[in-house]
Amino acid sequence: MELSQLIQQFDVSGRLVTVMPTGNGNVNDTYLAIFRNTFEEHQVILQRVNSNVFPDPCLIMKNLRLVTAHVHEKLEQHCCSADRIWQMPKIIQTRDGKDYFADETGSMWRVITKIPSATAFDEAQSLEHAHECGTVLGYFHWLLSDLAPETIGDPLPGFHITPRYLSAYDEVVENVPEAKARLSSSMEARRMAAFIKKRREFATVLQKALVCGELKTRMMHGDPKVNNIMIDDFTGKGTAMIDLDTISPGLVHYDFGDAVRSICNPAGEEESDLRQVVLDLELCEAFCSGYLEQAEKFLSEASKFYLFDSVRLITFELGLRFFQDYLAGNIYFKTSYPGQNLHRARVQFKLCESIEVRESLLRKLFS
Ligand code: GN1
Ligand code: MG
Repeated sequence: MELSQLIQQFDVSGRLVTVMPTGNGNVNDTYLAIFRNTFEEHQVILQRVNSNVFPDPCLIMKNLRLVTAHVHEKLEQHCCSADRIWQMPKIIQTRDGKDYFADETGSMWRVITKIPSATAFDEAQSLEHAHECGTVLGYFHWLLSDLAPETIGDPLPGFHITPRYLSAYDEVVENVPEAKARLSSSMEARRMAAFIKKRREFATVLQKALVCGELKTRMMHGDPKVNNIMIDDFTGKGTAMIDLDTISPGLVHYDFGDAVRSICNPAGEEESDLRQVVLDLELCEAFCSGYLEQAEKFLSEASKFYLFDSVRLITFELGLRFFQDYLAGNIYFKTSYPGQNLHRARVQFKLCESIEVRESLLRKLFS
C-alpha cells in the first residue's frame, strides 16, 4: 500500500500535503506527514515498527498507551511548578479507533504526534546541549519512577543483557559459514574479535551487581541516544524524550551509559576518521551535571559506583551488536552501504578504548 493511502487510515484532519522520510533511526522506518486545511496545519509521525527487531509489535503499542497516559497526567499535575513545558508524543488512532494499522503484508504502522518546534541532533552541539540532554534523561527517569513496572511488558527480552550478545556472537561465528569467511578475510574483523575476547569477563559486571542486590530494577528508556532527545528550537532547553518503544523495567545505568556514549562522542556513530572518536570529558561533565541534579532524587550513593562500568559496558555492547550483525549479514540494523555495521563497530570500540583510558577521571566525575 502507498504511504499516502496508509496515512489516510489514521484520524488526522485536513488534506495530505506530503509524506516523506525523516530522522536517522537504525531500526524503524519513520516518515513525517503534513496535513493542511484553509486555516491550520498538522504534522504527524508515521512509523512502521520493525518486526525483525520487535517480536510483538502489539505489545509495543500497549506499553506506549500506558506510558503516555501515566506521563501526560504527571506532566499536567506538575506543569505549574516546572521550569519549562515538558512534552511527550501522543498516539493518533486509526479512523476505526485502533492504536495501529496492519497492512496487507502484516507490517504494523502507527502514527504519533510530532513535537513541534524542536530538534533532535545526531551529535552534541555544545556543552549547553549536553547539559540539557542530562536534564531531560534525569527528568524522564523521575517521570517513570512511579509507573508500576509489572504493568509494562518486556518489548525486547534480554535487550541490554550483555552476556546474551556474547552468546549470539559466538553462535554466529561458529554456525554461519559466511560469518567465518568475513572474519578470516579481514584483518580489521579479526582485530575486533580479539578486542571482544579481552573483555568477556567484564561483560557480566552489571548483571552480577543486579543479582547480588547492589543495583535495583527501575523503569528505563532503553535507547536514550542523543537523537532521541528533543531540544526546543526557541529556548535551547530540552523538552522531550522520543523513541519510546524500548521503555521497560531494567537498570537506569543502561540509560546513563548509553546517553554518555552517544552524547559525549562529538564525532557521532558514523564518523570515518577514527581519530575524531573520543569520549569528551567536558561534554561528559556537562551531561552529568544536568543528569545528577535530577537523579539525586532517586540514585543511591552505592549505585553511583557502577556509573563508570555502565558507560564502558554499553559502548562495548553496542560495538558487539554492530559487529555481530555485520558477521550475520546485516539482519538487525539498517545499512546504506556494505560494511557499514563493521564500521559502526569500529567507532564504538574506539570509543570504548577512549573510555577505558579515562577511567580514573570519569570515576571522579561520576562520584
Ligand atoms: C537503534 O532506533 P534507533 O536508531 O534509535 C537501537 C539502539 C542502538 C542505536 C544505535 C531497538 O536505535 O539500541 O543503541 O540504534 N535500537 C534498538 O544507533 O535496537
Ligand atoms: Mg531513534
